[in-house]
Amino acid sequence: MGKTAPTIAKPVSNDVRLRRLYRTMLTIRRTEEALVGLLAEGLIPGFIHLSIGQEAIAAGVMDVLTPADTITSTHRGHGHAIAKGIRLDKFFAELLAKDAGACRGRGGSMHVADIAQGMLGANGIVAAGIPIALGSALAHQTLERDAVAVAFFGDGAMAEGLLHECLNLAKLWNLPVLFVCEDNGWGEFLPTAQQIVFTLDRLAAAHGIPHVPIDGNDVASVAQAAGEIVANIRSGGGPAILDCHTMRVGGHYEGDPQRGRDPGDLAKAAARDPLTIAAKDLSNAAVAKIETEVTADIAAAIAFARLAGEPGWDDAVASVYAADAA
Ligand SMILES: Cc1ncc(C[n+]2csc(CCOP(=O)(O)OP(=O)(O)O)c2C)c(N)n1
Ligand SMILES: [Mg+2]
Repeated sequence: MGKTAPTIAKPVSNDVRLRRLYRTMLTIRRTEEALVGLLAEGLIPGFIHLSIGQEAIAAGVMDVLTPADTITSTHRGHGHAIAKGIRLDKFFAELLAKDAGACRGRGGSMHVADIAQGMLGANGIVAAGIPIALGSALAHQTLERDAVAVAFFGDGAMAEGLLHECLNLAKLWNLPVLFVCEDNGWGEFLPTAQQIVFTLDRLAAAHGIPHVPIDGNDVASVAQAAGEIVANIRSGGGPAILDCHTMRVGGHYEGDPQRGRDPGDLAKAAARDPLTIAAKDLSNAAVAKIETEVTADIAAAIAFARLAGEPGWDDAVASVYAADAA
């Protein structure tokens, strides 16, 4: 494939790296907390699905990617977009359906994309981002780009044939693609253990694809494992699966009352907060500085989005219908 030595995205000391990872996670957390308020104000059309408690996966994986690498996401995709580098003002404007949004307000929460950053899209259809990542990986390989594609998916996507088909083709064609499962134990309102009869390690083995299980709430571990796996994929090693065990803190969607969820399960999730875990290895001063900076960045982005204009009617219609030839 004409690949050279693996590109290490951002080599720095562990402390600098952990601060960067913490900042990314905190940006995702504070952004989603702000979205809750904006939704309650009636400013966000449709549903939002929050990734609170799962931020370490987006932050850790994206930390080892380059701008040329591509990703696809899920309905729970805010964190992936942010960690891949979408501008916050364009992100909030998109969520508020404004013309200045990353997709000119047409995509919203479940379809936010930023192609220039290699973020090929969140996706409201379970598992539908996976074949898009596969196609992107095929393009990387065909055009001999030094790039990998990453498909994020939830454990609920294991029930979808698309995942099985993509694992097959990825291995058959030795594509530079990383499959990242965000296993939070839930698919909508039912534990996935009550929905799926097999496990991801066995599915991986059936396809001859390496499967790496990891604590998805420990950002340093995620970044370390992702770094090693992505380096191997970059050097032509073929597809791999990173299986991140995590916990969904909130409901399936914002506003879901979570009936039927054991309160003990929620307490367990709170005790495994990825921000708390990472903060243990940072100084209080470093944490406070990051908090101040992130808060200011988000406030500025929200102020921009509130003031941004709505898409014009004619322009919106022109994006849907062809011009009348008559
Ligand atoms: C093809 C398809 N089937 C069903 C749905 C309805 N649906 C939305 S989210 C979801 C569960 C997703 O679970 P998982 O993939 O584990 O992601 P999580 O919500 O846990 O992050 C389902 C079944 C859908 N959006 N698309
Ligand atoms: Mg799930």
